[in-house]
Amino acid sequence: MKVFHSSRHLLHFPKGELHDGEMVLPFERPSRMEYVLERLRLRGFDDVGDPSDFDPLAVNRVHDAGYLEFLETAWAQWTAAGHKGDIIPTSFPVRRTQQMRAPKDVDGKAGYYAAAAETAITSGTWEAVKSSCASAQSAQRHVAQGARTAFALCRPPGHHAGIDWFGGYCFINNAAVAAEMFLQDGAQKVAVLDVDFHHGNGTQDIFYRRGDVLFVSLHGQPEDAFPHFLGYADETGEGAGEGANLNLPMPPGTAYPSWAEALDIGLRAIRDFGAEALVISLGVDAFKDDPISFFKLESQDFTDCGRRIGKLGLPTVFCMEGGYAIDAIGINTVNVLEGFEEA
Ligand code: SP5
Ligand code: ZN
Repeated sequence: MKVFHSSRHLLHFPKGELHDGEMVLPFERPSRMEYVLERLRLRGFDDVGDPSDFDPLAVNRVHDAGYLEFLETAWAQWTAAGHKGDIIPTSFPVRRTQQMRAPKDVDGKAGYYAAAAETAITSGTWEAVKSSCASAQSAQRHVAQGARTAFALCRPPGHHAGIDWFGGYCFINNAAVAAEMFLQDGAQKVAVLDVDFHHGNGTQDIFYRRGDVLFVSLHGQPEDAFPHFLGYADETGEGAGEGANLNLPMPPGTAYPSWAEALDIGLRAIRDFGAEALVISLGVDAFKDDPISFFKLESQDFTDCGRRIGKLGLPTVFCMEGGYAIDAIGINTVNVLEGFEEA
């Protein structure tokens, strides 16, 4: 299996994350990648290469133009304004008001485009974000050209990035971009399966009113878990997208037997939908020791998960998302890939 990864992710390393009222070392930190790369090497995945250049085309189709411009220019504006620290949003457009507008001021813009305040923007964030997306794009191209699968080792992750918002450590929705590219290549129907512990609210946002992409997410129920405000089972899509959004929320303490049942429901929906290609938002934070999550998956469960996904027999792009139990992130991630290859 070919792996795409760029060391340019190192350019994104916020100094802190606002967590439980304190600034802590970000859970989503650069060293996560080292553990995955080391495990890939150990298990014989030695075809690891840099992606081709970032291609804005499909990105412009899934994200808002003003939002992308903000990501690209925010750091320059922030430093020009004389601000010293990382960009951390502090004021937000709230619900149930008139339509609100993006201001000129960069502090205001950061809040306007933010879904959460734990995610900071730093000097190298935009470069890292483009390199992360480029890996997803190269993986998609590899599969579109006939490979059964490819793994995009993306950092920063993407599935919390909506049409015009960042947060949850995400800026560009890599999985959505890959799905969009399959459609551009001629697929009529594509599925995105999100197995990250957190609901893929950004991916849901992007495809909610579209019938050409089925979005399926297994996650900690929004009553108890980030991203808090979306991810309920009755969110089934709108308009042309009605029926093309499947949320499978689960309560604290969920272990593999019930999680796997939900997975099978999701896989059946993907088969029934008639997807011609599959994108996996591959977070491994459903792991029992994850510091910010509440499921109870064991490392070997990830192998079984990969096997079940592989049995679908679809051309499949894996995009790395979350996973914060750092010493196990490599094992759990590569287990999914090995299970997939076995099937
Ligand atoms: C890609 C991804 O996995 N993003 C996750 C972002 C989560 N950010 C906020 C987490 C808040 C966690 N609060 C749980 C406290 C447990 N003590
Ligand atoms: Zn997650």
